[in-house]
Amino acid sequence: MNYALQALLFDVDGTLADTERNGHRPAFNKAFSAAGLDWQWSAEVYGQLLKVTGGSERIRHYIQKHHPAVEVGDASDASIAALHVAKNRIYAEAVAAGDVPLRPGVERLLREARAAGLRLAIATTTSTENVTALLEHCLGPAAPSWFEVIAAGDAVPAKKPAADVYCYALKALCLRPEHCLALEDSSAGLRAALAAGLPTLVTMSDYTVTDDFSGAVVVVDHLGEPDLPAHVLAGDLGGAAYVDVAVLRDVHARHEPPRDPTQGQGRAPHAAAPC
Ligand code: XBP
Ligand code: MG
Repeated sequence: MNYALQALLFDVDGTLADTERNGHRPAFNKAFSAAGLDWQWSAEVYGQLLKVTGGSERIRHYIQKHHPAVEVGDASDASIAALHVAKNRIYAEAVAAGDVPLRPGVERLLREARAAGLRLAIATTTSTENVTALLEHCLGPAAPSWFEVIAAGDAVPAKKPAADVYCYALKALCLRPEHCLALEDSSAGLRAALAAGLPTLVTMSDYTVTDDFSGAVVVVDHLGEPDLPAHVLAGDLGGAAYVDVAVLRDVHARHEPPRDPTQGQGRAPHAAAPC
């Protein structure tokens, strides 16, 4: 069977940009202050809170764990939603101010992929609004249209590490996972992509260096540039110094696709049932 690479599915937070460090964490803290709360998430605390995907879910988890005595009304869905809305407004201002640049190699790879005819998609836990703001600011007003589908966390029942958002994107693309490659930065994101049957390259971020990336086809510290080599933590780039389309095609071709269970061999260890 021909498993030629046809599409790239990008995570956003941590993968396209260091949004957690430069955008979300400061925005959560400013939203707490603006609401008169003395909650402040240090970089260390935030690293632990990132195990909970989704901003509202993260606030709820924090209240339950660190402020269990908070009055029920103050921890209501409406109060958490209001804090989350305020956080995202502040996040959008940070993006517009240029505080959240793309990571090395991201713009180059996106432009190369488009020129090479690869199809592009987004599969993220955050909202469509946050993704659009980042793409428009960093790549120009037309950039959201580069992606055939922007699959966002609020469009699916379960956020990463559930496979839902990747399944949603694959369905919109009408592609089998074997024809795609996911790019992720976190263990939760990797598990979501693998659960959807997607071979996955990890470009780890500040907050995910200690994550478990078993099952990734390649792990790099960033995508790299001609003058900024990527460091390979697992797998290999075939000797290349940075990730480009030729490297992705090669990595994808060398990846062992999941075996057809009807052939009696079972599936590859990290390939769950496709969507
Ligand atoms: C990203 C997240 C998000 C962001 C904040 O995970 O977990 O919650 O931290 O976004 P991933 P919202 O990169 O795996 O998609 O506040 O909009 O949820
Ligand atoms: Mg991420």
